[in-house]
Amino acid sequence: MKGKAETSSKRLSSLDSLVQQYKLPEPVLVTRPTMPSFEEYCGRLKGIWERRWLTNEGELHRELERRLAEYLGVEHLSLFCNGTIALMVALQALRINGGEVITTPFTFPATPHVLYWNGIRPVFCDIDEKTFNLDPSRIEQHISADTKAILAVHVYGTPCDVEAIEEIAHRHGLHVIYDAAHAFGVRHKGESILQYGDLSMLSFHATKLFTTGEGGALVCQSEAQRKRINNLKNFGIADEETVIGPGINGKMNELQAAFGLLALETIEQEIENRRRLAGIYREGLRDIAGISFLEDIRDIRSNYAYFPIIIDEEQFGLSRDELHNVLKQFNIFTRKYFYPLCSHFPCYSALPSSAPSNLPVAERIARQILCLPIYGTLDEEVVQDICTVVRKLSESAHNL
Ligand code: T4K
Repeated sequence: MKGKAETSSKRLSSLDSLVQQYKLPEPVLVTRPTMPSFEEYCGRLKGIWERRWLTNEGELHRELERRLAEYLGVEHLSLFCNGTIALMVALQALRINGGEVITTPFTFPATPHVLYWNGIRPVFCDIDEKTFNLDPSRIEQHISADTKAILAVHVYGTPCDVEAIEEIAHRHGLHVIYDAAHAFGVRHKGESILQYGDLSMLSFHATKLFTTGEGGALVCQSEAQRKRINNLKNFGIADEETVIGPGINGKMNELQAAFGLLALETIEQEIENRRRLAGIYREGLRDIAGISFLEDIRDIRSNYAYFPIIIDEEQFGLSRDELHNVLKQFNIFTRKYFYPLCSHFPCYSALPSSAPSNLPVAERIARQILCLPIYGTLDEEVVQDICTVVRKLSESAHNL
């Protein structure tokens, strides 16, 4: 007992001295949006004021749709008020409103929630331990007579194994939808990752690489599909006197589009800044035992939307939860994206596919993952300081 109390008080005093030495002067949050020039935004607002056109496919909305399609290298794109409604509409556009859809538990709650809101039962499938995305070798065992589609997520912007997923879907006659909330600007063999599957959803939330405050988009494969999506996001209204189906309000407004047009001008710089910061993290963390992270992948143009690390408690000396909590004392605010797994939420935990024995990799990764701060305006020195703090914490944990 005495030994334990001594270790614990030694731990506290060594932590105190580390905090005194290495605490960052200002809080560093996991992400911050890069804001466009205030004056330029006001200039865009002036036009909106003059036109008195606020929403319903305004001029800026049309311009942003065109420019985004061009930048992303896709042909058919429809803007939305947010990514969640876009994903809701994606399922409606494919007429999937019942049965089962195979998806990942290692994602933001929006992914399974849109299935629930469309009357669909999520079937959780385990993930790959290297990419954290759906493991294609585990998908087929979940396919039943009720399966309608695969809803895969490019987690942290790392592409899913799109070719394997396509092959499985093709063989079983299933739709494929990608939650590409994290995958803005990601390219696979030089082509947009958004070209795979029937539909891909993007999120433009304030925490995303490209943002309109709230916002999102669907990328689809034909103009006919885009027309259907546009109709569904506008209450199903075809003209003044015709409603052709039970649509919803999923429209983006002009103020969001104005923000997006300016954000798009600096997006390449944003990605480049993050690429540099990711490089500093990798260099600073590489030889710390018990820490691992994603590396660049051949043939993939990454967007560095997140910088997740995996913590092996035994080797590192602290658990993920201990590190997450202790870092707050140093003014470093990390996030446990995505813990807990969606399969643990009370609304899904009774599903047979939510059994931890079905999801061993996802269960482990969710316990070990931690997203470190990364955003375009973060100082390189701050990233170096974060690496130093992580290293010192590991050293001090091992010296006790
Ligand atoms: N699918 C996936 C895989 C997703 O990750 C998401 C969203 C969606 C679907 C749904 O798309 P949307 O319907 O949202 O378009 C945030 C976001 O709210 C959420 O959009 C995002 N994923 C998720 C990964 O992160 P929280 O609960 O972590 O947000 P919050 O408010 O705690 O913000 C995190 C940090 O961001 C703060 O510490 C500071 C910074 N921040 C946040 C906001 C809102 C700012 O600096 N400024 C801001 O305005 O969920």
